[in-house]
Amino acid sequence: MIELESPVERVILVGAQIKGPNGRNNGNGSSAAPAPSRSQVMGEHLEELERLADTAGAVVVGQLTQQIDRPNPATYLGKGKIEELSQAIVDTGATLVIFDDELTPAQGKNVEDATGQRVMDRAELILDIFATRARSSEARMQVELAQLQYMLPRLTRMWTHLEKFRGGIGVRGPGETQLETDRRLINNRIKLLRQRLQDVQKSREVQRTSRKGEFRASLVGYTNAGKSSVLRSLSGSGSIVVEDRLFATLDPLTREVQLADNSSILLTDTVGFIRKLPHHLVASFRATLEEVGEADLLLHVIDISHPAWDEQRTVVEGVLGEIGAGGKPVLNVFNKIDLVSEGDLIGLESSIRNLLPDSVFVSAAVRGGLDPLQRALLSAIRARMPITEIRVPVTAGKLLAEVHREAEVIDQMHEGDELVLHARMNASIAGRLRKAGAAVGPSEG
Ligand SMILES: Nc1nc2c(ncn2[C@@H]2O[C@H](COP(=O)(O)OP(=O)(O)OP(=O)(O)O)[C@@H](O)[C@H]2O)c(=O)[nH]1
Ligand SMILES: [Mg+2]
Repeated sequence: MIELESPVERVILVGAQIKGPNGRNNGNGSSAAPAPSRSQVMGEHLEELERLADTAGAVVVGQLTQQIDRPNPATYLGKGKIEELSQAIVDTGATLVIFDDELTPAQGKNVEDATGQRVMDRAELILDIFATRARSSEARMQVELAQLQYMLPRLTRMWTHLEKFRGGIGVRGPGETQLETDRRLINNRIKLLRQRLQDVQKSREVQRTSRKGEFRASLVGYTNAGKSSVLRSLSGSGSIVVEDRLFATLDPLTREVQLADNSSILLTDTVGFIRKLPHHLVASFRATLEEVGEADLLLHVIDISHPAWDEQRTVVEGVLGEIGAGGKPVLNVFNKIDLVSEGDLIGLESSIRNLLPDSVFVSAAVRGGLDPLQRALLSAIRARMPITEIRVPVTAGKLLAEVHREAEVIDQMHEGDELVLHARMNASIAGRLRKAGAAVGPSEG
């Protein structure tokens, strides 16, 4: 039998933190949690990198950390550390080195040359995970586009990998011509993918306009915070994937959620964010994330049981800014309160409410645990879509049908030859109905 499965990679993780008063753990200033020490931060970052490596199917056999003033332009780490890394590779039989920070193409190549093993950075690892998890054709195209863009400046190094695989006498490097050909092919492919993604986007825009008039909210947040769990629980849709792993969700998914009081909203689940998200990936997922930009309200789901929840919150806010959704109304949904002790929760709640008044504290895992979120959603709808009174002649069937289609009718009754309805609707629909001949006015009720 021939073993076809690829061997499990044995990985050494490298974290090098930049020294200085704030290091790279530089938040946006507003913090509701006590600032963690620098070594705590580095430990937490490497723990996350280990989860990422695990998700990608690798086994971590060692870790190396260093505090540096600034990255060495040639090898990122200093000379001594590189030697230490080479030794660790020999000692552990590692086949791959993963840096927590982004390496320039030259740094990657130089470290590979010095250590004799393949080197990746966090960005490449995340791209790899996305590539293996993407299911829909759109997500696949987006990931491929990001991968190609990442690869383009690193082609020389990629070719060295191939060469090492083939090995043997007489196998020479591809030479400049081959590299040029590859570059051209990749650029063509990038152009094609962009074109196709644009087409997909257009057809989605059509779908979207047909849903106008309904209140729309988007779940955003750090990966594994519980976004899909919230959607699953609120919509009662058991088919939604919930997993204790990073990046369980890549494609946006929208479900109708019924709230009390006859109202409903459209709730969209989106891809999770993570610190140091490769910017190519953010750029190519921008189309998918447009759902976020179109939402009336963002539900920022935060895992309050995670030691680094405050940093995660800052990361998410940063990415939201990057995709142009920074100014959207946000409700902070602090999730997983069932995992925090009651005593801790009381203190946390009050300090968080001081800083972020628009916050609810919930658990998607406990029956009734999302009630505070439901209530907050109801009042958000009420604020944006007040109850309005509409008067329509009983004979105006077409107009009546429109009222029922566009607005959320709460009650209706006859008054002479008029029908009086009470309904929730936003201002633009009220205007449309008025134009069509209905008498629309504020409701006393
Ligand atoms: N104890 C507890 N676990 C929760 C809660 N909410 C979610 N989880 C668990 O947290 C893990 C991640 O939940 P998901 O809903 O998949 O998280 P997500 O934000 O959609 O994650 P990605 O799609 O990977 O970005 C799962 O194992 C859930 O069962 C909660 O309120 N309490
Ligand atoms: Mg999910």
